[in-house]
This record gives sequence, structure tokens and C-alpha cells, in this order.
Amino acid sequence: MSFEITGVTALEILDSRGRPTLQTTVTLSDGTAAVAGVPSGASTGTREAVELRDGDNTRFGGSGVLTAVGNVNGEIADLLRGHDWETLSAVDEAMVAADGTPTKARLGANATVGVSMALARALAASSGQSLHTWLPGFGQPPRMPVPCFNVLNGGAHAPNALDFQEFMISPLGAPNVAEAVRAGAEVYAALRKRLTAAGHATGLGDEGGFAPELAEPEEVLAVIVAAITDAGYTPGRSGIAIALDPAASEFRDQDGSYHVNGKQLSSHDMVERYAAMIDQYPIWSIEDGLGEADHVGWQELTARLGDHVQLVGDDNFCTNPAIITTAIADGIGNAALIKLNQIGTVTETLEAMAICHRAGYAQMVSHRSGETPDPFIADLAVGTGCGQLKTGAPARGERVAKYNRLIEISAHHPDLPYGRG
Ligand code: 2PG
Ligand code: MG
Repeated sequence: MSFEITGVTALEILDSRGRPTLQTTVTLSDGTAAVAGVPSGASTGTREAVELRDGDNTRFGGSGVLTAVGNVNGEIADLLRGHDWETLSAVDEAMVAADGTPTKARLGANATVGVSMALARALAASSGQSLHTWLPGFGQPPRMPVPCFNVLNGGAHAPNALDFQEFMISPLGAPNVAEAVRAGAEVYAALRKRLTAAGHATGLGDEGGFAPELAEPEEVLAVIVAAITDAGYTPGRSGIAIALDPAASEFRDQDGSYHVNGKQLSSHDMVERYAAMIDQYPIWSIEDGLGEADHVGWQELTARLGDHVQLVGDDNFCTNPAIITTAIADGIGNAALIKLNQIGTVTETLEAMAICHRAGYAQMVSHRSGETPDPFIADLAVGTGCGQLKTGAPARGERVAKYNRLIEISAHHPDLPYGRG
């Protein structure tokens, strides 16, 4: 069924870090209007689609997005308004073609993704469907994803001495998503108690996890396992397991060595360090365990640990269908992190997920460290049936908006299965 777009507008709003981002609105000729909030990362891959910033140092230290807002209100609106379209993908393709660069550097991926998300939501509403049921599938039936709660923050997301960026807990053994969210919140509370009792400050990092002065990753793993037990849950895949995102590009040198808590490590040392961690702690998933340019290291990591844990490519994959296709052929990782703004349209995001699905690669849908309350990714995770969603701590409004959306969807669709699938 064709549709006509009558309005495409954007505003400069603030994200959860107090930095500017876009809020976009798309209106259809039947009067349906839908709004989207654009996420923004801090530990970004070098091959991500370009987030257009003004560079005008008199506003927000140069990080304003008025140019991207202007592109939505001007060129993109002129391109999209006033004629008939058949599909979301046709609109997304038209924006990509109009941009004309391989990285959306001219119009800005923050502009295109905002329009694409708002249009998807408008088309769903206009057809009387929820976003998660409307999203075009690619063979995976819908399911409720395992939430991956980032309870302890380091790296680029916190001012502490911890090199690893994210320590997440995943209630793999929960009976349903509401119980999984409860488990996440209870362990988070138990962790706060433990950290306080040990004399640590419980200030928060950008994604709502605690940011204590712990520097050794294994020390953090031990305290999280203890908190899982304190809260009355079983550490491990039958209960609550741990997922890591070290974001290793951030602590890898030009010369290719890694620096963890003051120690210099080769790629091989890192792989063996992870192997030892997996032996000792209930880790089920490691994202960006090595740097994005460490191709050979990633191959060793995958060969050594790929049968034991999920190995997720984020900085090295950038939700980019072409890059993921090459990585799969090269035997790198066995899963991809999925972030809409890394590639810049909903259509290309779904294409990246479909490529993973066909190759047997898992997909973990993800927030960014800079977020708005828009829960779009909760619907994306459910509708695509990928089985995994990471969206920060079970605290802070912009993070819990996504977890609460999962609870809401599952209340309306109690028959949807829960878990990784
Ligand atoms: C990541 C993300 C989200 P950022 O590395 O996976 O947690 O962080 O948005 O800063 O890239
Ligand atoms: Mg990451």
C-alpha cells in the first residue's frame, strides 16, 4: 500500500549526557505523526556512519546538531514530501542516494536515522500495528529478548581507572522478561550494597552502572558474582550469567598492544586472559574483546573461544552489511552488535541482522551511551526475534524506558517466548 509523507521536521534536543541530538517527526497524509529520538555513542568505531556535528565552538563546545536539523527540515523534507512511496526501504534508499557518500557524511547519519525511525513508527501506527509487529521480519519469529543490564561501567563511560567498559548481567534462566527485569534490578541493588560495604563510592557511569575505583576486571567479576548470589539467584547460564564489553579498541596502542590495569598485553595474552576468565566466572558473551583493527587477533579469539562463548563484533562491524559480510567470510566473531545510528537507516539495520541470521551469527540489539527515552530498540529486538537487548543499567530513565517497553509488550503478548532462542 503506498503512502504519502506530508511533514518531515527535526529539533535539536539533549541526550542523556547533556549533549545535543535530534528529535525527528514524520507526518503522513492520513494525519498520523510519529516522533523519534536519535542515540549517540562515545566509544565509536572508526567506520561508523558519520554523526554530523556543527563544529561551531560558540555552541555546545562544537557538538551542536543544527546542520543535521537543517538537513532534515530542508533537503530531506523536500526529497520525501509530496509524492507516493511504496515502502520504508524505498525512502531509506532515496536518502542514502541523495546523501551520495559511503558514510552519510553529507546529510549526517543522525539526520537519516531519525527520519527513518520516525517513518517506521508512523507507518506502523498508520496501519494500526505496534512497531514490533509491523517491522519487516527476515525469518526469525518474534520473541522477548534477554535483557543485558550494564551494572558496572568503566572505559570511555566512566571516570574511574577501570579499562573494561561494560560488565553486564543477563538473566538467561528467567521464566519471562518481567522476571528478568526484576532479577536485573534486584542484583543491581545487591551490588550497590556490596560496593558500599566495601567502602566504594556508588556514583554512576554514562549507562547507569556503578563506577567504583576498581581497576582489575577479575575483581569486578568476583563482586558481581557475589551480588548475584546475595540477591538469591544462581550465577551461570541456568540463572544469571555475565556479558562483557571491554571495548578493547579504547585500550589498544598504535603498536598493537593492550593495556589493562597498567599491564601491557599482546592479542594472544588477551585471548588467554579471557580463556582464564571464562573458566573462573560465568561469562557467556564477550563484545569487542579485541580492538577493531586487530583482525588476526580476532581470528585467534574466535578459533580459541568461539565454541564456548558468544563473541560480538561492535566497533569492528559497525552494523554495516558489507563489513559484516566480509567478517563472516574471514571467520571473525559469531555475533554482531546492532545499533541503528552506526549505519544510519532502519532498512540497512534490518539488512545487517538478516545477513547475520543467514550466517548463523547471533544479533544483540543495543542502545548507545548517549540516549533519549525513545524505546525504539525494544520493539526492534522483539520484532526481529534476535533474543538479546543491551540497554544499560536497570536504572535511569532513558535506560529503563526500553526495559519497561519490553514489560509492556510482553503483557500484551504473553505468548511470545522469552530468551535467546
Ligand atoms: C558500546 C556502546 C553501547 P557507545 O560500546 O557497545 O554500550 O557504547 O554508545 O559509547 O559506543
Ligand atoms: Mg560495544
